[in-house]
Amino acid sequence: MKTVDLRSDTVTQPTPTMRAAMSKAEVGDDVMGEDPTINRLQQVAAERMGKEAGLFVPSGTMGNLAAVLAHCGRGDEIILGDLSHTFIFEAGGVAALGGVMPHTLPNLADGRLELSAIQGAIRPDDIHQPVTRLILLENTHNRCGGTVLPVEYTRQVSDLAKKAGLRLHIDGARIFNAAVALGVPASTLAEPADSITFCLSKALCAPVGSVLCGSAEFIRQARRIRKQLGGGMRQAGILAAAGMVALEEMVDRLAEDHQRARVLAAGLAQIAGLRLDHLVPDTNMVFVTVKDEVQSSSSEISARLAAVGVKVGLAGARRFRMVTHYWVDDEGIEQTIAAFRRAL
Ligand code: TLP
Repeated sequence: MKTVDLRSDTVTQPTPTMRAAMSKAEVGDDVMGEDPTINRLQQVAAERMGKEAGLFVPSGTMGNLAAVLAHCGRGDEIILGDLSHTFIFEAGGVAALGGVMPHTLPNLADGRLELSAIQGAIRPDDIHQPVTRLILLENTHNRCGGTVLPVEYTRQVSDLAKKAGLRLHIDGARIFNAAVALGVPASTLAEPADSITFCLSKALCAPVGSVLCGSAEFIRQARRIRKQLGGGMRQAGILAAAGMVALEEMVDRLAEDHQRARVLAAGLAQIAGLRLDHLVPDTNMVFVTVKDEVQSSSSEISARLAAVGVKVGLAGARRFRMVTHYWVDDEGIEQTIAAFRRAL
């Protein structure tokens, strides 16, 4: 029996081309700035994002944290969504390590924050109140269903930020999924922001790593913060080599993952006990809720799915998340739909 692992695109194994590139990678001490493969990756990543410079970091979490710490001082406030990854899934790092106050606003179903709500959340110049410093958007938006933030929306938030003297950071863990879905270069989505983190180790299949991009001065600061966080790596060009393959070979094919997510959603929509968040997913995520009329618990259902080789993620009391990726083929999608039909 074949296993179909849809828990996340983080489970992706490196491709054979990546393993070959890793074994041949030229490396050096990156804390000394001497790893040629990392230097090349950072340069290419910055170009792809339309920014001056890039910084290779071990994870998306560290990329976002280093960005927030570089933009904000202790007691400063950051405006972000209540369903954002940084707020929910990054272990409170911005507060614990930066003394930065999260000011959450409700995420709309498509991952946006209402512009008027952002405007209303900006603090006046008043010694009683924290200083608003940063707005953080997430594109694609994970918890909202892998939804894509439109270019125009990001520009509007950027204009609002500029007028108020704020910075804008994008958690673009899956920015290439957004770019492919919209048919625009990733730099178009990153352009309105001061900084962006994107991940190599999700749907792009690299084993480890993300890149934080921004101005040369911002990245200089972020490099020191990365060191403080213990993220200064040495001969990590062996990882960056896989990252180069990710950027060169794995971006355009993301359209296949999006197509499979649509087929999966359409199949699951036919099953009476399930309700889909989005009938047509924007990118590579499918969220389904098991209706109240179904007696079985989520853990019973996931156990039944696992028994036939289908692994799904739990995203709420009766809500499942499935993420398509390079290692899930058409057969895997059929297997998953059939497994759900039997499990309910
Ligand atoms: N997301 C993971 C889990 O942490 C939930 C997943 O399986 O989706 N931003 C976004 C939008 C993310 O989805 C993730 C990872 C991160 C940042 C953090 O990246 P890593 O895991 O590299 O720290």
